[in-house]
Amino acid sequence: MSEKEVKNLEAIFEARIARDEKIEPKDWMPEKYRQTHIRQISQHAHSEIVGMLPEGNWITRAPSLRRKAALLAKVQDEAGHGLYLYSATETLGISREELFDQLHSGKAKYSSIFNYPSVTWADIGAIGWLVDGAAIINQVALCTTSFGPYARAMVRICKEESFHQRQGYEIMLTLCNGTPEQKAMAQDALNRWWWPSLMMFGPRDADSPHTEQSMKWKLKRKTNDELRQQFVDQTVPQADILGITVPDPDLKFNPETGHYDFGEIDWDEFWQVVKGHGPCNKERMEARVGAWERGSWVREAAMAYAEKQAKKKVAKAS
Ligand code: FAQ
Repeated sequence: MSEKEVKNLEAIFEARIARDEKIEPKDWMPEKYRQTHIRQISQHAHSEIVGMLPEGNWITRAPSLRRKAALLAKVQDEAGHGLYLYSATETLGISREELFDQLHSGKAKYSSIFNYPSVTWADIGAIGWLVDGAAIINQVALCTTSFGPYARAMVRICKEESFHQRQGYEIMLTLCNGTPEQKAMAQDALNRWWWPSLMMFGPRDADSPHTEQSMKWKLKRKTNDELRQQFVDQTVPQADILGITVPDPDLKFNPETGHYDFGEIDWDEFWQVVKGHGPCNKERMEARVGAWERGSWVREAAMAYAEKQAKKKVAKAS
């Protein structure tokens, strides 16, 4: 293709983005747009899959049948979200095997939040309330993202995340209305999950290499800092209802801006976790790689069955 033809296609593409039209897999798109989407959507998929681990840890120890059923359903939903998102990524011309390989080799990232341990039952409440709460804020913005398959996956995922957030908040509410020990457990979980939840939104806009271009392409509809502020503004009043304290001495409502001012995030901790040195990075990767290896016989059996069926079809047709 000549340079002139590429320029022409780029102009058509930019005009479609400006008109808020969805870009579909078979449409022409700049290579960088394609690569950026593969990066973000696959990291999102990996996050959903690795994100099953901290909660999966509590399925066998949930305190009642009702809690167990809800947690089991939630964790299954995360698996489903991962699968939609892997499928959306595959429409961009990368195979599922390559995507898994990137995760298992440590080349691809997944959300920092899932490298923290879930040590008490209250952590399951805090994950639903804070982690799913943060995920929804990020994902509602992505429902209008420019790439069609990602936007459509987000609509369904957000509906399910909303149930997840409520089940977490209800656990917190029950603990906070329980014994002093239960309330202390809820406070302890908030203390440990608050700052990592703020980190989920990514680095400050000033330190985010991808935000500017992703906003131009309407992949991102809001910046990391905007979404983080929205999360703080929405979540602090919920902590007040629970009667527990957000672990930030600098947190204060600012009547002039109409937002909460909050303290500085420990960015060293964030980058340490992103680079693989968080409390559970090693454990999480071992769990994923182990599951992949243990599941090889299932993949092989499915392939053998598919080949047998295909041969039968050919034999029937001839
Ligand atoms: N953790 O320039 P930016 C969930 C990386 S799903 C690890 O700001 P971008 C559901 C970033 O990849 C949670 N790495 O990048 C659930 C980039 O590295 P790269 C996941 C992070 O992409 C709930 C570099 O830093 N959600 O929770 C993180 O424009 C409960 C520079 O950053 C999504 O993935 C981080 N927190 O913005 C499941 C949502 N932040 O690739 C189970 C979709 C940044 O250059 C239980 N993703 N990095 O090597 C997004 O919205 C964006 O990708 C951001 C990052 C906002 C995460």
